[in-house]
Amino acid sequence: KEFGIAQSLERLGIKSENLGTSTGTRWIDSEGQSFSSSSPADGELIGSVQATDKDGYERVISQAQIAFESWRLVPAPQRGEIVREIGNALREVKEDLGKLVSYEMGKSYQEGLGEVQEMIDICDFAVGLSRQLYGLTMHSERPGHRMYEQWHALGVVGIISAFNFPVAVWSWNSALAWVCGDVCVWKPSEKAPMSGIACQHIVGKIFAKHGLPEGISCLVNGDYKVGEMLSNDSRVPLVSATGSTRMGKLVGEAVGRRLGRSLLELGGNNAIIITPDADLDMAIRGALFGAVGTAGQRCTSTRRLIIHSKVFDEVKKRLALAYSKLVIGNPLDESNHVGPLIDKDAVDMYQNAIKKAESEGAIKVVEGGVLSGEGYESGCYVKPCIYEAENHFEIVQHETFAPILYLIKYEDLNEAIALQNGVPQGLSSAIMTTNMREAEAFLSVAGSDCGIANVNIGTSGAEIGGAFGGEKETGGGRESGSDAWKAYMRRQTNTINYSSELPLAQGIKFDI
Ligand code: UN1
Repeated sequence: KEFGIAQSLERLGIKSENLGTSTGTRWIDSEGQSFSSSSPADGELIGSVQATDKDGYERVISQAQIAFESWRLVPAPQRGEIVREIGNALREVKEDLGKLVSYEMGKSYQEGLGEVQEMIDICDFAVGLSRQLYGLTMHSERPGHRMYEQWHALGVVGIISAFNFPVAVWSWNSALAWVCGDVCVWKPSEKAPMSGIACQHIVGKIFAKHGLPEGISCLVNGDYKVGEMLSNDSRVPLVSATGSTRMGKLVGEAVGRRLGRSLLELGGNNAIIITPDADLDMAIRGALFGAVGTAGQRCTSTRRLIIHSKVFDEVKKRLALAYSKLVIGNPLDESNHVGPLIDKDAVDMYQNAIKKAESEGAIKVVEGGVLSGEGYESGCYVKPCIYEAENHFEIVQHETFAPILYLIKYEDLNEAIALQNGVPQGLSSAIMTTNMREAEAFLSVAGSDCGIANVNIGTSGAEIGGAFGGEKETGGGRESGSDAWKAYMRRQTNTINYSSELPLAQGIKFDI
């Protein structure tokens, strides 16, 4: 293995055979079936992981419940101190972990480092938050009464994450959940389990060093069946799930049946509107990274460009030129721009989407295709492609997790906004314009219907400080910054009577 991968794996505690079930520093032999993880970069086996069986799962959940009893009593700023140490530990392993993410998932090394940086940033955010878990106070309508609300820890939080951000999304959830006093049970994607195991090695030690119980950070592994255990378990009051809309509906339904809480961050079908007043240099750069970065496998990837007819041909030409300069290859080699898709199933989906687009009448602008030959032995490398299409095409309405970009023409801004909103998903959106009226219209209540709406920035690459998530089939959940922490706590309204009377609310008289 090149690029120092073997050394990084060793430093991160990854072996060729790994247990997949852990309560912190303790690893449980749960007798589940092992599954393997191989790199889409070179097709080589990274190692195997033992899946969590029912018994292993039970042991994890009961330990998590025990840990919650004491963790919730640790003052929040002290919990923040632990998260500060986690952030520091991540700083130390940034290169190794970034490399593993790049190797296991296929995103570029720079993006792997960026992902670990998001983890460090959310830890810093959570440390500050640990002194800011504010509730409001209200004025009571009754004399001699005081009313306020407080936020209490919720309990065991289940985290189901996707392959494309195999470590950052977990940290957005867990760093907040921990300062909120919750304990976490994480099921990483079965397509990127080693990244999860590496994180568990990093974090488990820190809780143990402080004499804290096993169970505050837990790991389970396996496919959707392990996810189902979490979704159906009423001992898990919150399940936070990131992934496809299909998966999210299953999780949401199962958690909803038991009236638990789910926090869903699902698919996007993100568009950039390019107006005649756009700075086209910026528009091209934003669209390019949005569409081909992470080989189109971000939930925030740019899938559609909605371009004004006046600039349509120019944008098309300049994009085609930019695409012709893209270098596709091993993501750990920093001279490459685009890495592989996650696996061969993803390659099939990419090919099927192209076939479907063509059968619906899409016009080829930049040709796609699967790459073969030297450097492409894994069979997971594809060429980013561009099609002229119409928004109502079934394939355009659908999120394909691959670098396929659709160009759509518009004549007036209201039409562009309607097209942008005219898909089932509602995650990220952007407008490229230097015209203040256009920008504000796009951001207004009658503008973009997405959870993220940007001006002169592409659709991907959100900062951790804002709430992250979207509307409609994106699931409605918000993770990461702003007040997303509230999802990880339970709100309690408290009314205290310090008078010597007992007046009823709403002026009701009830005297005997
Ligand atoms: C995802 O693809 O699930 O905004 C998360 C971005 C990243 C996070 C993406 N900060 O592109």
